[in-house]
Amino acid sequence: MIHIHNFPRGARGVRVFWVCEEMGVPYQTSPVTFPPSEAYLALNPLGSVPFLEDEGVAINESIAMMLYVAQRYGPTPLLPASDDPNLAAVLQLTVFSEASLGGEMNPLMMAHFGAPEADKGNWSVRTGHGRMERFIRYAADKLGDRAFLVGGDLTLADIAICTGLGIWKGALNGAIPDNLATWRERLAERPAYQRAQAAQAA
Ligand SMILES: N[C@@H](CCC(=O)N[C@@H](CS)C(=O)NCC(=O)O)C(=O)O
Repeated sequence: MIHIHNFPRGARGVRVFWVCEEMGVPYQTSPVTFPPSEAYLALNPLGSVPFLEDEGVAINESIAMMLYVAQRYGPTPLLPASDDPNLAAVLQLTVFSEASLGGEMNPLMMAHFGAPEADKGNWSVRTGHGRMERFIRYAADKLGDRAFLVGGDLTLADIAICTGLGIWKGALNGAIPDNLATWRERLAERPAYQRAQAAQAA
């Protein structure tokens, strides 16, 4: 069975739980401490979360986990088929959620929680916030007034960006445009999302 290690409140792990819940794929979870134990480092040398194991498979990138679960246990409407015109947009926005949004947020979180007071608003931090604003505007424009980011149904892109924005709001108190905020509220009503949130705390 899929086994996902995560911080008790790790938003990137919720991405993967949520995909499993939408697809009805069973999984088990284990909490990871910070700093990580030697036993955890032996499994995942990066010491990061989330971390997925599944019958000899080991993955420590959350987007790779989402793509793996969708392909290994699919097909699923969360990931359009290779001949579907929506595939490219789903892949673009799913990868964007971590390569751009998540990658920019990690140094901002480190500065916010760990930097000396004089460095908390330094040039890199100010530049990072400017880039985040551009990234979030891009996501808001992609959504427009539609119910989902791509096509007419939930995809990996919605799950990846919704959880990424959870880090932005929850850890960095960042602002979220109205259309994205309303979309997040609607996604949070999904039973699969609620089960994923509950699994996070388990
Ligand atoms: N790109 C990675 C980022 C993983 C990441 O930075 N995770 C954070 C928590 S959400 C973490 O483990 N931070 C502690 C560390 O890297 O030591 C992914 O998407 O899984």
